[in-house]
Amino acid sequence: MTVSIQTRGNIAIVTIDNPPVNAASHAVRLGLQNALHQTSQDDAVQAVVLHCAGRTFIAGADITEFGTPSQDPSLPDLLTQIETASKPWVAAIHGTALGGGLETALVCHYRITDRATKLGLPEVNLGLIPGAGGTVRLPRLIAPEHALEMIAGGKPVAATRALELGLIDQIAEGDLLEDAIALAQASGARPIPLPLIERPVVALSSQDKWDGMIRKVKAKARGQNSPIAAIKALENALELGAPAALVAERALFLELRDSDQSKALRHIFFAERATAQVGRIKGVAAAPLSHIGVVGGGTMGAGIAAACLLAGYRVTLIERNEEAADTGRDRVHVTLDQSRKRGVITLAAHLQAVESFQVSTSYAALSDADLVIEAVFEDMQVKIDVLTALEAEMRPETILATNTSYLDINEMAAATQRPSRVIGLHFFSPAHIMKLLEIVVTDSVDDQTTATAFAFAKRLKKIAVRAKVGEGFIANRIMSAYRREAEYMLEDGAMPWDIDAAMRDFGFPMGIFEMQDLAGLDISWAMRKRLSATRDPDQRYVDIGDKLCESGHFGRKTGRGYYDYTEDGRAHHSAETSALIKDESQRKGITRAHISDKIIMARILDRIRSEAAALLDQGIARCADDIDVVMVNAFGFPRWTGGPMFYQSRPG
Ligand code: T1G
Repeated sequence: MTVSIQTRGNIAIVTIDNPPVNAASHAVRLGLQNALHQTSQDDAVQAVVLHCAGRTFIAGADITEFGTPSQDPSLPDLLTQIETASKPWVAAIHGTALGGGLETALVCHYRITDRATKLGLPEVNLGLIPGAGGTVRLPRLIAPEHALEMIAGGKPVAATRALELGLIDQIAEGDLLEDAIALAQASGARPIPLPLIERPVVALSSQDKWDGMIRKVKAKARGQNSPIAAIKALENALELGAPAALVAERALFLELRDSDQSKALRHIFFAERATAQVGRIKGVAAAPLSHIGVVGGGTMGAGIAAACLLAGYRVTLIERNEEAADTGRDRVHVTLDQSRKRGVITLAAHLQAVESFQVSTSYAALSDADLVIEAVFEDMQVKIDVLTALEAEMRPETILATNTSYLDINEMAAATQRPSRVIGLHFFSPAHIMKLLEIVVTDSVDDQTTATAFAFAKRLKKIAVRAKVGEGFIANRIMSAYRREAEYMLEDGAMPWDIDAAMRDFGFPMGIFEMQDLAGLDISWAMRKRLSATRDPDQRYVDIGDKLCESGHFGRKTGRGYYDYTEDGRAHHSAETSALIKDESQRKGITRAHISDKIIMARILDRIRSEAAALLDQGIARCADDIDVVMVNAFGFPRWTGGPMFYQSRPG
């Protein structure tokens, strides 16, 4: 049953069982309403414990119901009924109480969690605001400043933080359900707490601090509407009475729910989860992984090793000599230290990771590795030499992965004795932070290797997107295409800062030239030199980037690239770059003309879409949704557009 009731003495235990995340679907809402009626009318029941089966408390409204006709009871109405129940309700919370899940917990009279629980109102990430009273009840329980952080920021808080804030009453020391039952029994002896909706809002600690927070939220929104709506809803909660604020919240929520941005954000939410379907191959189980080898302790290799350690794997990092091994080890330890300082891992997990990490200069240390990832210099022969040398030391079933960002993995696989166990795992730098992982499948890879790669990605909490072998796979190939288009526009009449400004205004975190200066111009310069022999002579070629590099201007790291950089890293328009660009236009016989922001973005978007179409035609990308996921997660294509493919499909 979706919602069932058991009794323990005079305590009713209401259990929701709606896998996978106990979303507040219509069946759940109906079941809860029945449970409310049944427990209210049963004189033997003194109090109610609400908890969920499976891995989590209610993780929100059922997003799949959006866009379908609403069915009573609506969540807001149901929650008001629970809040005014004649008997106390205790929410026993585990996993993640999110969105409508936390809103349900807020109408319960007490809230108890286990230590690992997270609680949040992430609706802004879906282009929404809480729509079942969260913006009105939360600032009546915790300080409005913290309510604003949770609602406009959309990030969950850990149980310990929730207790500090006053969001929950207790963290269970023993079994959550048992402790919740004890709390329910104790509640019977006390007057039922005043519903949040009848309490005053918690006073602001400082109007200046509040105003400052509002300014920060607005600055960070960068074109997304929901954080701005979250501010409005909270201001309503502070200024209007609760009933009027609830009505205003619902109106704002419904307006957002039907908005293009929310449809786009819900699209990308589901698209990011659908990419993993590739790894769910009927009848094929992923191979067990516990010992991961990483060859190469440079930035990428160390980042990959750290990502695997943070996911709880045993890791051996291989370098060619002691000095390089020491450097690689240090890089990994710095990353683990930073992760702990940022609260990504606990001290215990940090110590465990250090225990699970070793460095060696001998491939023999990988003899029992289950998966080995090479992240050595981007040269085909170097990589083939590494893979074939590795083979001599490893079990025949061990999977060999390459982190190459554009070399032909079919060629690498063919050079080994185990082509079916060779796959591409293309991480994005920094590898322990960037969510995207391109899983590049070769013509010879077997299903178990593919399934294992996707299971590995899930354990690393990566968004894994399948790509076939092809220059630049998906992300870098599309980026190279719109980088070229942006370079054409430099010759045609724009300056780097014009193009970057247009991209930022569209919603990118930074423009293509700022990004290249940050990454280092020498990286794409090396690739252009590698490809020069095979470049189509008829294809327009812009020399500006090469000329900057030939003068040693590689971007931020050399103090000059497309921009000039001050000692403290501030970017300035560069007169020399401007002169170089004008000289190039003249040398090419191009009459420069102003290019508007609108045209700049139209040319960039057209280029992205035409490259995406080619990737789909060639089967290198599986579907348009995967391309949206790649572009949003690799290069910050504004998430609230849904990605370039969804954005172009919108009406009007
Ligand atoms: N509704 C429907 N399906 C959902 C869902 C939801 N809210 N959340 C997850 N799923 C599906 C997901 O598509 C996937 O399906 C499976 O569950 C596992 O998800 C009124 C209006 C809870 C942290 O925004 O953040 O409440 O691919 O792969 O990595 O104010 O899911 O297996 O078929 O992500 O362990 C607010 C969204 C909704 C939370 C679990 N709530 N979910 O992460 O598993 S709006 C959210 C998550 C709302 C109220 C408003 C995560 C998770 P499939 P998963 P996970």
